[in-house]
Amino acid sequence: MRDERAAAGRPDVDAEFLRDVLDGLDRPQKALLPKYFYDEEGSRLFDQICELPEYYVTRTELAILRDRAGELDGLVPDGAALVEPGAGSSVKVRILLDAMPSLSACVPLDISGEHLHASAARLAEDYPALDVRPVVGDFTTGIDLPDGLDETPKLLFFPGSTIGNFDPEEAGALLAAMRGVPGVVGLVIGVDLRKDPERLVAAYDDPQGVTAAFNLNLLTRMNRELGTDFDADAFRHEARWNDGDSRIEMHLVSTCEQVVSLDGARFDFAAGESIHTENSHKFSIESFGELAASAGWRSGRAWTDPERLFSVHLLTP
Ligand code: AVI
Repeated sequence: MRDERAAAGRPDVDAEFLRDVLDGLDRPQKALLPKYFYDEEGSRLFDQICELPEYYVTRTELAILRDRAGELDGLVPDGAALVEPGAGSSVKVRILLDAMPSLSACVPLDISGEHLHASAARLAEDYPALDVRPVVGDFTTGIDLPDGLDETPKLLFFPGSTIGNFDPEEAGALLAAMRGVPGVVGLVIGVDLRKDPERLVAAYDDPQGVTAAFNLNLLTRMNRELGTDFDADAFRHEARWNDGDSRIEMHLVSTCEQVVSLDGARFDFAAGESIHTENSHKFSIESFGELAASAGWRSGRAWTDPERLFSVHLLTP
């Protein structure tokens, strides 16, 4: 009940964010949800991560899409809509739009309204024949579509290996929710592959410190939006490979013993204790195929790059 009381007293506070943070900091392994990375500054830092030499994910996926998107033309009915949950800057979607000129609409969905509207406006300007219908929302709690598209066939696009940021059970539920979108004809999804852990850790702990700034920004965001009193200088970023769960974990590690308060609640940190802020699961083509099948999808094509760093899958219902 404490979250609702607190939110009631402070109408500017996002009650869900507050509840999630109170729950997460109260756990034996303190944890926060990675969706909260993406305020305006977090979205800007994420765009910077995508440009880093160590972060092979974006450029490898872009190369696969550029090579292979032409194969999608003809697989999707004319007049279909392209729906992109978690659209961010909508850069990759342009490759699909260019490859499938018969698409009639594009629906970017994102939690960060300002970022979304700016990139949707750019898309509408560059693709004047396309009906661009941005939706601000959290696709992890449901995929809301704009009115009037119920009957339109839909190709879903979920690039970036964002699916890897969910635990296997949540990922299965999200894939099942996508499978349940009315009129869905396919899903093009980017999936990062298992590889040398050293390479993975470097991708999530770059020497320029951009990923560290992205992780630490969560503390600044909580201070600003929820009134926590985190000292961001007393935490450091850490990326760990967890082989058993096949995932990179990001943590914010307390560099000293300290107490953080949030609306009357106090959270003790021992020196070295961490807040687990993100998982990024890595798959094989087969393990992802099994996950997709458990959610009712059939595997179609799976494309990779020559180094087999990343994969893009076309799934059909
Ligand atoms: C958005 N997501 C797929 C990124 C990833 O690779 O897991 C988020 C990220 N975290 C640190 N660097 C990038």
